Amino acid sequence: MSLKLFALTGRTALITGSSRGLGRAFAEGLAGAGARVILNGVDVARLEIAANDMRAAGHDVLTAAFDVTDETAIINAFEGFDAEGVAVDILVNNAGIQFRKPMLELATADWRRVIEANLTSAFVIGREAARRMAPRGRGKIINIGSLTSELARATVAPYTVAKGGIKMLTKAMAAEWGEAGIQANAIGPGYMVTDMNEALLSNPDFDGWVKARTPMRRWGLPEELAGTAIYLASDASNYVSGQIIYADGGMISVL
Ligand code: GCO
Repeated sequence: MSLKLFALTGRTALITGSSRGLGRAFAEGLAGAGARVILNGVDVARLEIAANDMRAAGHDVLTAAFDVTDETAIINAFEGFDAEGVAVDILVNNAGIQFRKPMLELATADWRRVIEANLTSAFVIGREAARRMAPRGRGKIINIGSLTSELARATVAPYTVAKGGIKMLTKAMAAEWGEAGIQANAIGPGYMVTDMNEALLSNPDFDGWVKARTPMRRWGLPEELAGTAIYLASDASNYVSGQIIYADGGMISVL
């Protein structure tokens, strides 16, 4: 019955940065709802291990190794999908990096590196995906934002700027591609237990701050984002576009 609205059977989802962390959890979640998933990363060995793990669990998994900051590699990957008859129905722009340094000490090259990896990548990959979704009249793009899409924190300026940009890129995609039948939305995770956050998790002061600041009094687990991703990837959200949904234990709603 209504659960069919959430089924992803027959759909193919490309999730960038999905050999581990949040991307892996998004891939597992979408595959669990029936999608064929394309895992992406730069480390081919790690990608194959993740793909084989998921295949052993019965999922339909392809891999596409490319660097999300390399436009030529991105275009080659999409041309490869075209050649193999693989149509990307769902794109999760998840890949990203963090670089923590006070702005007074931040080199311009590091600023650019973070913006390229977290924001420009989502534009380029989104454009390549949408160019192919538009003629089919259907597509779902899910960009991964952050609490820093709304709020700044000292030492992560370029990440904050990129994630604020992700929120507005999502609206720009919704504005331009809605008439082609594409919905673009974003997920804004709170503080999650991932490798990227290892330095924060192991810092007692930071850990205490996250727990005090989050109404649910704990960090989030990557798999707790899967439901929001399935919703935004599925027919259940067919008239939802341009939104950013915070899955953050309530953090962004309180002082
Ligand atoms: C940081 C973290 C971020 C946060 C995220 C919360 O350094 O601030 O690495 O990625 O986890 O911004 O939404």
